[in-house]
Amino acid sequence: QAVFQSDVRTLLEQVGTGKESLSFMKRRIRRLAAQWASAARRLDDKLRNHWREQKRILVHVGFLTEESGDVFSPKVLKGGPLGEMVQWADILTALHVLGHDLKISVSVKELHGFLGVPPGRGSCPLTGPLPFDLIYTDYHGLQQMKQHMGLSLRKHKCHIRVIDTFGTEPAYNHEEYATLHGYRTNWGYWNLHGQQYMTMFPHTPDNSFMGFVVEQLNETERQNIQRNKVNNMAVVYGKEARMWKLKGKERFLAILHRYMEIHGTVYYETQRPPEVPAFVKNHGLLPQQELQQLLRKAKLFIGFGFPYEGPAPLEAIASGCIFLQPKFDPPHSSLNHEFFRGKPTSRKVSSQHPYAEQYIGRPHVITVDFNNSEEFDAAIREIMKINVEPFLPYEYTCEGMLERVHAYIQNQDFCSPEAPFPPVNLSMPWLGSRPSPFILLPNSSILTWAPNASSYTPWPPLSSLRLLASLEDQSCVKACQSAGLICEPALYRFINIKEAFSALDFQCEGLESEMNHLFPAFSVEHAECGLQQDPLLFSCAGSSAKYQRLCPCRDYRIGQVALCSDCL
Ligand code: U2F
Repeated sequence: QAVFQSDVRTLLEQVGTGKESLSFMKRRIRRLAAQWASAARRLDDKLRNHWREQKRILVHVGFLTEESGDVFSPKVLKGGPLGEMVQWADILTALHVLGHDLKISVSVKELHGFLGVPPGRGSCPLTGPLPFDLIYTDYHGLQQMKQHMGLSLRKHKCHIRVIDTFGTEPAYNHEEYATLHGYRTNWGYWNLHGQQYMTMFPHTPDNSFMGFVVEQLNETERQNIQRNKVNNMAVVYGKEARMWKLKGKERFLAILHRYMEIHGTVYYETQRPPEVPAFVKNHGLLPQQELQQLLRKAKLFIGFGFPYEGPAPLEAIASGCIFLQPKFDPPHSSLNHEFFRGKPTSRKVSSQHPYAEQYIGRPHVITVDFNNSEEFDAAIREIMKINVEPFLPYEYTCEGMLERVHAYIQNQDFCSPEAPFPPVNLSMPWLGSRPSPFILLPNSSILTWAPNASSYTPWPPLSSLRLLASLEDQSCVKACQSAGLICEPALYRFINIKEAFSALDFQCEGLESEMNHLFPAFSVEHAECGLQQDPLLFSCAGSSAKYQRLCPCRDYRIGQVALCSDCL
């Protein structure tokens, strides 16, 4: 049984020393310890009767190992990416606070030790059972495990979770399919289950949303913020001078400067001339806590287009700032932008921070075309006029992250063989967009819904499933979204049956089964119905003008998109 533990001292000892990245993570763990502890108490109350199994968990942070080149650690104090460190610190804390038996490795040597792989060159299969129930790692770590575990990796891979900032779509993950259809990249093709990849934001439901946390304010802090806000103070998003170099920035910096005092937290070397305009009050790179103080005073946090999808805008919004950011038209993606090129996703990034744009929106987030000076000017004037409260989505609070990680650990299972579907005599009310009870079985008999009639216990539960058809050229991500739902790949196998087509009034002239990441789908031109042949290719992402896709949608909790209402 796992028991919540709020004392982080043993965790801090386990994290180790000797690198700036580790020190950054430890400072963060220490600073947020009290928030985690009270979140744990609240979740414990909420889950009172749940039995939580204690898991043996290995966390191997591949990108921080010397063997992967560790390019991030030397840049911690120089404006380099910190988002990944924020996330790993929070993952470690969540697993520790949930009370699991945790081991942490940041070198290949430690990895060997924990896995029981004898030291030496070349790959050496693990002979005994895997000494862990779960292994959290990243793409670098996965590569290292492949090198050192050899073939036994395949046997154990269902236990692995890959922390993958920007996400991996099924078409890129499936080795054979990716190779045949041009989706092969440097990262993908591990043939994992799509939901074994865990992202920083809920980018795509094909992956699991892991996230991170943002500090939450107490009542006194909220009141102080309201009192001390400086209406004409703007902070620019970007720790490196190159982030300020977006085309046309002089124009919109000049507009902004007409109305507001501009602050920055750009790293600089004392001997070199400042790289930001003279009217900018540059504080240099700040420790997280001091950045937060600055954000609590500022009215506006403004992004210039890079970095993409980082934690800072959520911290700003949680501190009562309005986040103003550029819209990308056309959207950026691996097909048209250097930063995303080679990443195993073709997701279209519609602004600097699509999560802020789509999940939070006005008045906290304003997304405009920065090339349009009038629109930009109007946005600044609007911001000067309105007052906003600090806002933090529940899924980015400590409690929200604990709740989600708990649910994944106790329910996601990629190791047990899946029972065949459909079983005989099971009613399938989710086939009804019309009111239940209703079911159409192959023998045309009508059965009523009997949730306990099967021994199948999928997660999310079948009660959350709603079958929808996408429009032509629409992905299941969008189709479910437009019905106020979310696509749920874990439920695809329940709609990958010919009855699903008739339930949606598609008349199949023919029925085929094929490896195609858009299937199950209905071909509009030929009235052909296509079933998915390989469950690894079930994918919410992807669309084609030729098909209307069959989509397994589900509901979600307000503020916790990863979980359906019956998911806890
Ligand atoms: C993102 O990485 P970044 O590190 O560039 O993301 P940011 O949102 O800028 O900030 C990460 C943290 O840095 C902190 C701040 C954030 O929690 O509190 N910080 C700070 O301590 N002092 C300062 O002066 C300014 C910020 C993203 F997260 C990565 O996944 C991507 O790889 C990267 C590139 O798109 O962008």
